[in-house]
Amino acid sequence: MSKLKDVWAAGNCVINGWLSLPGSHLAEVMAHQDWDSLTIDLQHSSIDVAAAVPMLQAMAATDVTPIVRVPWNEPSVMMRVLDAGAYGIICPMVNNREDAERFVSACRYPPEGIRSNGAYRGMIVGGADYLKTANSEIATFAMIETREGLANIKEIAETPGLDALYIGPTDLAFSHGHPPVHNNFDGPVAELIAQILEGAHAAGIKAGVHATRTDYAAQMKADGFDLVTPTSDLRMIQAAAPDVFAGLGRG
Ligand code: 3PY
Ligand code: MG
Repeated sequence: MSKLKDVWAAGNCVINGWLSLPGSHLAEVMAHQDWDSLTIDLQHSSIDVAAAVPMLQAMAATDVTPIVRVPWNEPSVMMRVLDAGAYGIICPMVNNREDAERFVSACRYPPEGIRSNGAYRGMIVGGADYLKTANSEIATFAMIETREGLANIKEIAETPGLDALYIGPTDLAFSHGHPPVHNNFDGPVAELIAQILEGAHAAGIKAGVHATRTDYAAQMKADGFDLVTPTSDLRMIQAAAPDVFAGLGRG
């Protein structure tokens, strides 16, 4: 079983890292930290499928579960990163049942879905039984991050083969007319986030949430989320740099 699914099977919360920057060396350094899973972001970064492959290779030296957030609900990109060895897909902007079915179907081999055969790296990292285990091992996360997605949460969450909902708090806030900020400890966006957590669990699936602060991620973990993303490679660099300059008398 993947580390991510092991953590879930034990009833615990997955600590997911986020890779916004390209490069196999960076992915290797991140993979050697204590993350349960690491997500390569192809939506809001300069990383494309070709750049993601050496990152997946670097991560394969550890037991971290490799996830990819794809740029959009586009089956060909999902199939390419799965073939390259991703064990989870986060799909942005899933707004209704049709979106959810299109997404999940791209990630599942027949008869459950329409994924095409050709896992050139999946077969290497997954081993001889990859084709038999892929459908149950690969985790599918539908992002709920719009007013429409929240309105259709029940139909989305009950989509067969969907493992989890993943919250994009800034787009969710945007689409409800609020400032697009992360780490909503309280206020109207916090209430929307609580509704999504409840909607996932009511359907018997997992819930994950994006954050940029450890204290907020810890609060979400305590509130019952099954996966939290507390920070990213980019934000860790940005967060650490000011102390360096302050220590040298600047700022
Ligand atoms: C959002 O906040 O909308 C996200 O997609 C987080 O990456
Ligand atoms: Mg988003």
